[in-house]
Amino acid sequence: MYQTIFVNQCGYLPHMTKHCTIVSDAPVSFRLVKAGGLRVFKGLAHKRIENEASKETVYIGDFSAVTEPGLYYIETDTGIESDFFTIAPDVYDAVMQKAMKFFYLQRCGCELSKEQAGLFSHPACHTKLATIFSDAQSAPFDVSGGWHDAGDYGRYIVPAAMAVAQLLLAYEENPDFFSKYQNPLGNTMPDFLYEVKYELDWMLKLQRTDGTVYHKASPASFCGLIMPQDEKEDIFVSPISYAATADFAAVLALSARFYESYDADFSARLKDAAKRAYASLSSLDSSLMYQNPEGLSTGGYGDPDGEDELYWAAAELYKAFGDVRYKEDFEALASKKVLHGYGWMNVGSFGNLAYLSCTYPVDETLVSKIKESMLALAEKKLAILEADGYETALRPKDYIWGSNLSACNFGLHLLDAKNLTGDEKFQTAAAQQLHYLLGRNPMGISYVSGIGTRSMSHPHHRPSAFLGTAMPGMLSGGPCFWRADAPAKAVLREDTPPAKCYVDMLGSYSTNEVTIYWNSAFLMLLGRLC
Ligand code: G3I
Ligand code: 9MR
Ligand code: ZN
Repeated sequence: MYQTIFVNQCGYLPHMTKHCTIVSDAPVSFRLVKAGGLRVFKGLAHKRIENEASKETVYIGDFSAVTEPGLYYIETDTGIESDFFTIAPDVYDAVMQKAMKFFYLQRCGCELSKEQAGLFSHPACHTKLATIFSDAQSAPFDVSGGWHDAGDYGRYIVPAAMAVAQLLLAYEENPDFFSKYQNPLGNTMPDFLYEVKYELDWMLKLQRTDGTVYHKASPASFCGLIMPQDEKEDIFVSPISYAATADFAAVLALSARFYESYDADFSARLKDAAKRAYASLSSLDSSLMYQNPEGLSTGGYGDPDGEDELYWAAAELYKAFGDVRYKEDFEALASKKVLHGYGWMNVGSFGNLAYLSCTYPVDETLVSKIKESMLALAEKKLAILEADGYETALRPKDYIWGSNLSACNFGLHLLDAKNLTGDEKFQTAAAQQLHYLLGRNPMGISYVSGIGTRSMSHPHHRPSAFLGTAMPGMLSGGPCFWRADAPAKAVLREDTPPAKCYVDMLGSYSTNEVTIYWNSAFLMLLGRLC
């Protein structure tokens, strides 16, 4: 069904800026209609944009004046109707619940009960002891637990660190919102923190006695589209990596403060492991990118530059412990270049947040330099989205594998600027990234499964594929301009505009997979907007 009017299919908080995008060659008069037929607002979509990323002429309509909670849709004078959407102060609560429950449903190594997991319940999976891939004689050891990374059942330290960091930072910034997350498992700490602890417990198992950290735990290759408990292959840990060791140090130092009052021993273990990981970095080569050894073909997460991981780790350990060597390490790197990024490969922004919120002495000149750089980055994103017909900060070349992660993270850069300046323009701009993800996009789809009228339904996600239904609350990777898998190549013409290089098909892992670190970025964006 070809859509020509696009809105956030979930809805809006009452006082949010509310824009729709209409594909048209001329301005469009439209009305906002409350379910039941009452016309409550009349507007004219008159801002014309020649939208490069989707090769469309579109008009943007503003219906922000409507703040009354209710169920609505838009109709145009030309007879087009939008999807229904809700305006309400709690409109995103259910989105948060589903997107966070995804982490529980991705659990590896424990039984997911029918009561808690419904259709996605399964016996414990991947509980075999692991050996070191390149050392068949190594003594088997326990690496069970954690979350399956994505549509596959691999478990990788680098993306795990990003996901844990984003979830905990989100919680710290908006505990009232995330404390609404309900998944009681007999725990005495908040359900949200209890879920994140499940990943941290697993990460601790991946650290060697010398402090370095194995890059991942997985079988030798990707399995078929089966349920996790049916993957019986041997489990291996890969070689260690600089990125895994530095990310591990950073996120465990960050995490310790969240568990101090609930489980002091666990918090102490996190601190000790973080320090040992950091100390081991000097024995590793930060430019040595992780590469799968011959015969191990699951996910790579290779990163040729470990400087930003050290940047993040030094900031987090300084914030946690106050030792001058961490301060010196961070300041030496940041003085050279302020680094940014909330992604699995580029993690500088996590380091900036840590240093700027540090209670130990900091270099005020460097603080100013970091803030200026964060603002400059946000202004660049603002300029891009102001020229985009869907108000997304993605340029045509930004529609890469995991482009929806970029939409989330660009929103976070904008909200960093809002937090630094108080300027609402950044908040409004960031919210447009959420609206893009939930329906206001050229595909006319809500990229989060189970949210919205026309939501992503055929994810590259093994349990969903096996059961024939999409697990709810999962953010799809989104359009990828180089059509990197068979279905994308089969369905999309070579001249498909970047923002339309998406197929809702389970075989399309480059446009329609799901991951723990796409959901964490989505939740961090959501929490900052609520
Ligand atoms: O950043 C560059 C960009 O500058 C350039 O224009 C573009 C085109 O060449 O490439 C961009 O880099 C891409 C990178 O993703 C962006 O993060 C790489 O080409 C692309 O290969 C890389 O894809 C990664 C993919 O694994 C293949 O390695 C994804 O980031 C990553 O999310 C994905 O991760 C997989 C795990 O391996 C296995 N589990 C599922 C997970 C999600 O698909
Ligand atoms: O399922 C795998 C997905 O998690 C990865 O992102 C993707 C790219 O590495 O690979 C997927 O596995 C496919 C494999 O690469 C090729 N054979 C089919 C597998 C399932 O689609
Ligand atoms: Zn498993």
